[in-house]
Amino acid sequence: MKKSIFISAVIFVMLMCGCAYGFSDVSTDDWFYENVNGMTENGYLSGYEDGTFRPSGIITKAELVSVVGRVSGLEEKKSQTSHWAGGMLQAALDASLYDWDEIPPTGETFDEPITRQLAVKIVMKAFLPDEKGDYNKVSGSVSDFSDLDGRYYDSVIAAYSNGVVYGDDKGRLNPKASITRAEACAIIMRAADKRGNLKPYTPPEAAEPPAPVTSVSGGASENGRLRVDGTRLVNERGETVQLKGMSSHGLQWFANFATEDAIKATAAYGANLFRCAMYTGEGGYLSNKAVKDTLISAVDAAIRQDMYVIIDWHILSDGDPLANADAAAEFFAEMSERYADCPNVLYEICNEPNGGVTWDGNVKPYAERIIPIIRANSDGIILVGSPTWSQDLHEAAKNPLSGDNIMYTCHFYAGTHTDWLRQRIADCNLPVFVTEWGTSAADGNGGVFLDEAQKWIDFMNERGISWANWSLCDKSESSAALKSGANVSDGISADELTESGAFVFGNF
Ligand code: IDC
Repeated sequence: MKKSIFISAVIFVMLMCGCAYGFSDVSTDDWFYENVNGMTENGYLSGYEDGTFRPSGIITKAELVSVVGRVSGLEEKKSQTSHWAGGMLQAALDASLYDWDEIPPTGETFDEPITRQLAVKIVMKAFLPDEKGDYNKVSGSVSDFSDLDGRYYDSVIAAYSNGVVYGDDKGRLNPKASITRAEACAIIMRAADKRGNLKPYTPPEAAEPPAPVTSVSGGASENGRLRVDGTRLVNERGETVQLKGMSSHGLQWFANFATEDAIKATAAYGANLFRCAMYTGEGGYLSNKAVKDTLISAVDAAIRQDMYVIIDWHILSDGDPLANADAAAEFFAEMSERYADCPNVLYEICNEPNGGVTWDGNVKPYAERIIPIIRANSDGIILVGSPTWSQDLHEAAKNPLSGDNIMYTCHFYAGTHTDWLRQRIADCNLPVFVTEWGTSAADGNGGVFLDEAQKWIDFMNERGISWANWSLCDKSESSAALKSGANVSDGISADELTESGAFVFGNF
């Protein structure tokens, strides 16, 4: 594997920025200056790439626990999720810094803002677990003490009595409101100073992409590097390959079904493909860079299972791929460098262009910008969408891209898209890859439409067209493959599959 200088487990951003003096939005007059400085000097927390610290930004559960874990010297544990902070959250849960119900280890609430009362509890349990305080004094001076949930009394009282928390100018704690980055720095540093014995934190060296440890039928160790030959996807011996597997749902929502366990359980049914749907909008990557770490863990997990794996830049509400082309360029430069020599990885550069964009005016120019960036590192398969949610193959066919190993995606939902779209595939004379399809209607729900889905399966099998089904999750929508509450840690049992899941898994 090519040596890549990827830094994983990045908390707020990638730069391990040396000190607060550098932040354009933190000045020596700010009340939190010392705390932010102490935090960043020791490498516990970093600023953003644009040189800001964003002191009034809101802290999530994952972020707070990660920083507390770093400062207090917790060692990451094996997590049941592939969330970037899963290891530290598991360690904190094991150390009883909080209870299971406050932050369930499933990952679903990791990226929600943390409440002030829970933040105070975690900080006190981590640094000053034996400190007590004066109930009468604190309950009398904190004007909104009655808003606190009873389980936080002890920690909050101890925090006030030990100078860890002061409350605002009206004596309020606002226990159920969110906490800012500056405030979190302040309470963590005050508690840590009081305990003493601070050790600087060095982030773990990013692991290299892994090698397969198991082999699946039709996987990468059997087929090797993929190429496009005419309209076909072929293996390193020039034989047609049909990849079949599941797409994740949005990684920002369902990281718990993009774990090693979930992917392995899918491979056990014969899938040789996994698609990692990294939404860009809808609370995805553009507003939450940590989703990239979830994606990397999922890609690595799929590689360990010997599967092929699609890195999907999942544009949806942001319908014009050109709108965030700078971010895409940076992302694909990093991904193609990390996975440069890895035969497993395919790059899907724009899930579904939509909203009045055209092939000639938007999608093709975007592809022409992103493809050379990937090609600088990798000859892997590049999958390109088309307008109208990746259905306008006929437009792409009039003015195709030049270059090798490029395929065009076609997305269908059996309740919405029928013969006419199959005809379009048959007519376009392009190499087509169905990177997303569902047994439901196009909204991900309704049906399921298994008769029509069977027509599609037959059509794709006849032509050797590869596919990924939407989606591997337990959301209550008919396209989801898993029943609500499915537990993938011990494999996926037949009775955990929905009607759609049973149909799709039966077709791997
Ligand atoms: C849907 C999900 C649904 C979610 C919605 C908006 O199934 O739970 O609320 O997105 O984020 C697509 C998209 C895919 C859609 C899917 C079903 O690529 O993101 O997922 N679909 O509507 N294209 C056609 C259908």
